[in-house]
Amino acid sequence: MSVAIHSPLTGLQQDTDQSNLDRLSINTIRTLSMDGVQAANSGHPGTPMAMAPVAYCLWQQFLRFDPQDPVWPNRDRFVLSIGHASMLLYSLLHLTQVRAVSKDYETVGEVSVPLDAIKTFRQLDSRCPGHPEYRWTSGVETTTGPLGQGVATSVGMAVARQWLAARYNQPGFQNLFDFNVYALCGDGCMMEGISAEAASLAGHLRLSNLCWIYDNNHITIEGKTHLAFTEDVATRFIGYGWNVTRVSDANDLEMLAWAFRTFQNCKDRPTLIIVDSHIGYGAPHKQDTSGAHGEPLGEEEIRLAKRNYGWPEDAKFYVPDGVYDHFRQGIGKRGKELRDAWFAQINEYRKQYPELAEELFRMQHRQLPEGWDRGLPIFPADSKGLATRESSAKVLNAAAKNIPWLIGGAADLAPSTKTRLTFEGAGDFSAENFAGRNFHFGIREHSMGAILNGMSLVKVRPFGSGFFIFVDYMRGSLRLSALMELPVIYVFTHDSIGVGEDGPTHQPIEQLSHMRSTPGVVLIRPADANEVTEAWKVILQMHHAPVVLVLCRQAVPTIDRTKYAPAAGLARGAYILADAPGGDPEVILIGTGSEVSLCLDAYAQLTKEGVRARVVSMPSWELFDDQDKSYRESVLPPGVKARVSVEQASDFGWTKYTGSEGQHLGIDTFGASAPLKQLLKKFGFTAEHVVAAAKNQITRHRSSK
Ligand SMILES: Cc1ncc(C[n+]2csc(CCOP(=O)(O)OP(=O)(O)O)c2C)c(N)n1
Ligand SMILES: [Mg+2]
Repeated sequence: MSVAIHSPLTGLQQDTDQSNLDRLSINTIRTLSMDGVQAANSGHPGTPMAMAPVAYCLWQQFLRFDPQDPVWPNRDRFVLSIGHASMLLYSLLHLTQVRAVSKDYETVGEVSVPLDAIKTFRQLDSRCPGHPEYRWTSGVETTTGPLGQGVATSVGMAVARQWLAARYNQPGFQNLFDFNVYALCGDGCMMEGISAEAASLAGHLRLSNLCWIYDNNHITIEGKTHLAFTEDVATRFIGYGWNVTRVSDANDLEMLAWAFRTFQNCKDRPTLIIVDSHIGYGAPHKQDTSGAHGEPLGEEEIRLAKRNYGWPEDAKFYVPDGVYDHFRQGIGKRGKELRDAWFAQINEYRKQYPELAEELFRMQHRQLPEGWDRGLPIFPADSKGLATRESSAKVLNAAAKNIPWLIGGAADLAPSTKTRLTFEGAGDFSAENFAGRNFHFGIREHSMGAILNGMSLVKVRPFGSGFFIFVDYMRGSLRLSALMELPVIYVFTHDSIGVGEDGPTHQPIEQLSHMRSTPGVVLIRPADANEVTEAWKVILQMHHAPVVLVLCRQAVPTIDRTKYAPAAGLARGAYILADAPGGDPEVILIGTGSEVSLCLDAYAQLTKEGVRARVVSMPSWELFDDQDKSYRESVLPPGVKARVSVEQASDFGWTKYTGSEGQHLGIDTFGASAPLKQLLKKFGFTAEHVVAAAKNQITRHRSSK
């Protein structure tokens, strides 16, 4: 097949200075992308080739982004939701000479993506990994690759901007926060359910600062989209309440500019721009085929494509004279002026609104306000006690009063998860009130996770809640929270068979082990109300890790801390709650969450019988693993081999703490539907059973000595 090239962006057009520079710049993006993929012998050239004019038009003419300071808070965000087209973004970051930023978010002199990084695309330690990674390559606003995540994350960014604007834009400073969020997506993003959840919410919230650009190329990996995707995307988005517009040729810069202006002029809805494009544009044998999607074009095809572009056929990684300067005069100049004006404005703002300015400074640096832990509750001992979701409600509300940018909500479960901020003025976030602090994500767990990521990327402190079982629905987003090292707070309740009658569909079993095996996630399952307070103290001071707070539905005793160790031990992940008189236990009972009080009951019985037992409360494996060896061994002395873990979940992984000869009281089925008392008996979560297991362990290890 050969392809007729008739676009004004190829070498055949009539040149004016401007159109010549447009053409050179676009073709530089294309050829850098092709060459990068070819050198790596792996990657996705076709979409960068097709979408180069779209990205170019947006960046060069519209994006309010300063390459010299890619973390300026009011910059427009650009999200490459089609993460496989990463070379498109790397080419832009290179050509606009975006500067690198340190881990502390200070701009350093060097270029984020030098040409050498493009030449080492996809190689170990290159700043150009296979898919864009936040915190690794400056200028990448969010990690993308799992399709649909980027667009859903962009909704969180747009939401956070609306919230910031509602709180911090003040008379005389109406534009302090007015950034737009652009996301480039493809057929894959459109097919993934997460984009439907996110688009539905964005339409509902009328996020007019949000623009998705859909690369409608009719191609995915397996071939033409009509194999699996024939829905009418435009109608679908109109149904969501979006402003939908179309550009029928991805090479038509005028129409693209018109579409971006249409977005900017639309003040009451998000905008979807559907762009018809040709994957692998200009490659004579691969254009419009899935062959252009995910493999190098091959040397010969590259040569022919370059010929079509009017490019020197043998030049590699070639940036023609004038291209860098052209970007400097466009996005570079505009971005710098806007950025400098913003900083001048914020200096003035600091004089007139010092408190708000101080909040912004702390938020942007992920610091807490002075007095953030003021009034956090201490709970009196109480054998009847309360559910940890109830105590968490009290702690969260006390903390949120002190931390204005601690905002969040639930996936339609706030009455159950108890995460509602109930104090005066907290309000509900809605299209009518962007200042509200209670978010209604709707029954959309997966996109809630991505939206929380987007909010966190803008630096507010978001929390989201749901039933623990439904963490499965948002695992894709939660994994990205961890990968991006975002301090998103996940509050999950109904954490075990403790949910009783709801039965196996609602009883988490393997979820704890899933979360514990996800790198970077800190999971905390507190035992009682005071551990909940301590847990929130730890969580709020986190900078770079998502936390999964796992809470129970049913009441648990509030442990008598005059009799047992203080709850502050939670910060070390595990601590000795009760010990054999004088130490030196024969057996260690290790419990988490609601099972800790069961361990204490067993401990009382064992002590009465003269058995020397220790109870370790272990709310967080990750925090415990972070402690030094001497602390860990003081809690779990290597000499004491008789150990029992007690947790109403899969016992996967517990040998790490009990040793291979230890015993685990866990659950290896999906649970059952019944009143809790019956379930506890059926699954063996009774003090008698724990006592029997402890004695078994002692006998076993005595005889093996
Ligand atoms: C959630 C998810 N599933 C599958 C993939 C693997 N994958 C990468 S690209 C792709 C096809 C995407 O098609 P489209 O979005 O139309 O991109 P184009 O081929 O047009 O560049 C698939 C299935 C992925 N990255 N993420
Ligand atoms: Mg496609």
